[in-house]
Amino acid sequence: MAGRGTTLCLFDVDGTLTAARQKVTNDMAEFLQNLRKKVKVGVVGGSDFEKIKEQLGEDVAEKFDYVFSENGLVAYKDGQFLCKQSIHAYLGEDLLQDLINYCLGYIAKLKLPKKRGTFIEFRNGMLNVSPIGRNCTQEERIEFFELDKKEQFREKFVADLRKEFEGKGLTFSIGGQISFDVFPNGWDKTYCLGILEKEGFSKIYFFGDKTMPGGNDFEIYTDSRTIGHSVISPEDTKQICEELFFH
Ligand code: M1P
Repeated sequence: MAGRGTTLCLFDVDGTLTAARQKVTNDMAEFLQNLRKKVKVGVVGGSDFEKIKEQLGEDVAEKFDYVFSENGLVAYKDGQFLCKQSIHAYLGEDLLQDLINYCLGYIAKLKLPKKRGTFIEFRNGMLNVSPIGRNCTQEERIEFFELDKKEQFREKFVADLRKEFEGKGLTFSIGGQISFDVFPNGWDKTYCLGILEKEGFSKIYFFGDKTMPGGNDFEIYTDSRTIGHSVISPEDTKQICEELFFH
């Protein structure tokens, strides 16, 4: 039987605990606190800490045993800040600027039905690049997401970047609806497993929806240090957890 001290359940956020970039439901929030009586519970999201707080609550760091934002590049444990990584320090200004300039140039040439603002969000451990711009409304977000499924704007952008920056040690990862993340190789969600190594868990379960190759849950889902579960919605996540931990 799983024990609270020895077992950790790690959850992706968007599409796993909440709808994409939406707030957690009361039902799911309550469920997670009940689960926390049985095992330790953490979240690992591609988003930055501010966005995770918008979705899971201002007190997210207290409500979860671990919060790994930006894939764990900014980490919290037991309500306390633990550590963070800097993409700027790691890549250096030259490469970073080449990357930013190239992305802005690519976006400038791209004709879309709509373009808004904040095409590149500079985070601690990653760049988040959005062809439509992060300032779009929820309706514009869905419109872009649906069109992108047909036109593959992001797939093509990422393929082009992989060619242009080949050998530079960069990963391009599509995790959400309107953007993709760029970070050094290895700074995907498995990054948080390195932090967890010293914590001595005998079992780490991972639940995520983007578990296919190229999705931002793929590496941690297939990592030998986790027991991976692929989910299709928050309801599915809850059902799988109920079967695993409450029966
Ligand atoms: O958590 C998945 C992704 O969520 C957001 O993506 P989007 O705004 O495109 O739906 C971003 O915060 C992204 O960094 C993150 O990987």
